[in-house]
Amino acid sequence: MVGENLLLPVILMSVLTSYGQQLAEDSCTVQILVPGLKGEPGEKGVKGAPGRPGRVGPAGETGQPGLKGQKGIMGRYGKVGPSGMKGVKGDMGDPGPRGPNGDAGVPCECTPMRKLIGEMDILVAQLSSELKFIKNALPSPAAVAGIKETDSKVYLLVKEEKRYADAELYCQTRGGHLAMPKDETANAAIAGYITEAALSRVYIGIHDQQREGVFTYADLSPMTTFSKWRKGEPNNAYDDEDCAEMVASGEWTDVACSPTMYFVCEFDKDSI
Ligand SMILES: [Ca+2]
Ligand SMILES: [Ca+2]
Repeated sequence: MVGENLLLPVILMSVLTSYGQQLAEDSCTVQILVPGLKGEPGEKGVKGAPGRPGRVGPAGETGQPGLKGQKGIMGRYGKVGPSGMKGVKGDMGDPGPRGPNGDAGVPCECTPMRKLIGEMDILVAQLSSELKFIKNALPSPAAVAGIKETDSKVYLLVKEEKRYADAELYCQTRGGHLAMPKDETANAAIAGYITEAALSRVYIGIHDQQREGVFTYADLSPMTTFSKWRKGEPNNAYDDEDCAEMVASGEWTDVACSPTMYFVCEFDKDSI
């Protein structure tokens, strides 16, 4: 068919051309032109090159499940896991068989030790007896320690010569004050202490350093009903007597604060 389609125009062109030439050569001659007979078919053409790949087609339907495969061979062993919790203690096992007898012992060398222990027992018994005697013979444990006491106070005679301020500081450092006799009982206890120690005078905690002529105790508490001034005291002699001492009789005298002398400290039993 292709060959025919191409041939037809060629034939027409040839006819028209020859027709034109005929008109020019012989305008008077009339000729009727008709197509020639169809030619023989041409030889079969050579096979063409392969066409381009077509478009990707739609996804196919899901296939039917296959048959179950056979069991595979056993895999390798895994890693060792963490240690487990400690188990409950098991029951006690049966006693084992008796062991062989030990070697013969060495003869004891205890005689000197026994003698020493016996001597120590005797010594402890003697000390206990002596302590019991001391406890019964003395009025109180305070007396054993060398101090005086009343129902509520403990007094300590300090045989170190100090000025009034330093003496008060000494007592305060130990939790007390210079002795502050506020009744006859306390005053008598302190006086007895001075007499027994064969002393003539000690500082006690009474002064008028805050305001001349107005005596207070060392802790600045006011003097109330009780006082034990010696006759003619306090006299603020030389306009320089703002502290106080107690003499062996238990009486008080106002004195200068700068001289050094022994003193008596006072402590509350509750705070000891
Ligand atoms: Ca004075
Ligand atoms: Ca005086």
